[in-house]
Amino acid sequence: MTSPSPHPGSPVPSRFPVVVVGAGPAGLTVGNILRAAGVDCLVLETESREFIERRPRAGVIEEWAVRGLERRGLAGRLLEEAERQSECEFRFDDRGYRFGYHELTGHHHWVYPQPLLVTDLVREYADVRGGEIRFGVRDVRLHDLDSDRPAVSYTDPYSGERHLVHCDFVAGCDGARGASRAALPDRALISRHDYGIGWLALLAEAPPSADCVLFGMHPEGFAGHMPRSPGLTRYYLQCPPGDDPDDWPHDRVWAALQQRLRAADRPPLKEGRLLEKRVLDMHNYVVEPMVFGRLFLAGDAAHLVAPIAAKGMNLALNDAFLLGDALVAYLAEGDPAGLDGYSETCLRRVWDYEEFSEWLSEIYHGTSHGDPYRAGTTLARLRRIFTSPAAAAAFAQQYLGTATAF
Ligand code: RFL
Repeated sequence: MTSPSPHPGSPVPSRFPVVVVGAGPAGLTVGNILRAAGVDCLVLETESREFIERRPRAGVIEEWAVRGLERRGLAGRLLEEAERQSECEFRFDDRGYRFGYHELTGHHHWVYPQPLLVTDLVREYADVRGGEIRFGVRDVRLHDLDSDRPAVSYTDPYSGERHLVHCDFVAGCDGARGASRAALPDRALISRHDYGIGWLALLAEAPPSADCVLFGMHPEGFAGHMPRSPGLTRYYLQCPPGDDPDDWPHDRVWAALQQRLRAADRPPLKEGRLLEKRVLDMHNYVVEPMVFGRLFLAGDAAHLVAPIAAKGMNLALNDAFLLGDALVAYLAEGDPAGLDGYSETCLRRVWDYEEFSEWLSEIYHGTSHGDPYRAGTTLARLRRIFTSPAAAAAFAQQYLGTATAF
């Protein structure tokens, strides 16, 4: 699990203005923004560099987030290599219905696998901007967050020694199961929503079967198709929560995908080897506020949104832009406004995306509950997107996150 850090054995200074816990999209973006402004920081990551550069996850980035990365000099390879998508397709009643969101919003979805983005962000942070980062650290703990001298301690994977690093701020970017969430005080309000369904998340070594995302609404359950690269496609299959992935052998998976994504006017799916197969128990949560003393949460550490609308990494990037800019404004110019408004500003987009995910979940899953009333309202909701220009524009705006204010 661990591997040599870029500077194994080299001493780590015992004080940094900012310690960033977690080297995912959120933590690495914060680190890059700080380094670009000449602010020193230390990023601590429990996994190895090789591991985080390969971990498959998200793939769809909204255009405003791509532009945010571009403005901060972090989108070089993405802009060259990512595919831009303008449409998605709903499949139901044995037909495919195209929905052109670019026409309605002027924005694209960019398909760029999360491991590529993480690889770019690590390289820029550690190799180009000279940021300090330690991989494979153990037993990370946060201290004195309510004081103006917080600290983070961890065990070095090489020496086995404990290090204590003092700082002015801790950026808690270590995801859903990290040390930041474990350090939350009792006053943290954690709201949770369980969808009561599971998704079998699959990564197939198979070319995409369409040039866009497909959503299959079928009485047997939802199925999704998300192109990732010319040879790689992510698929989802609705299943009971807690289902065992081993109960989904290759043939059963492809039979279910072919059935649920079938449309008489479209060719069958292109099949391939399944590289990843895991069951997600679909749930969301939001931590409020996102700031506790000197701990500023960002990304999945602060809020989880099930991958229904492909929103999680986009929210993580939004937090990271706001937090990075706010820390620079405070540390370099003494301006506290960004930090003061950080939690409230982030949470407005967070709650908007949480609500949209719930709304979209009913479209995906409403026809498969065996409840004819729910199936009827779900189909009415779907038809409305294709018959009402106002409903179509509202859907496109939420799907692409293009509202001018949240
Ligand atoms: P991450 O990516 O989880 O990174 C957190 C990092 O912290 C490390 N860590 C620790 N480090 C130090 N000390 C500790 N105690 C630590 N504990 C953990 C972890 O090893 C890790 O490197 O959080 P971040 O940066 O907030 O980013 C969030 C996104 O990763 C997440 O929201 C997305 O992957 C969600 N998501 C999607 N989001 C999108 O916007 N578009 C998509 O298309 C999309 N597809 C997906 C997804 C999530 C999925 N899964 C796995 C639930 C598809 C899937 C299947």
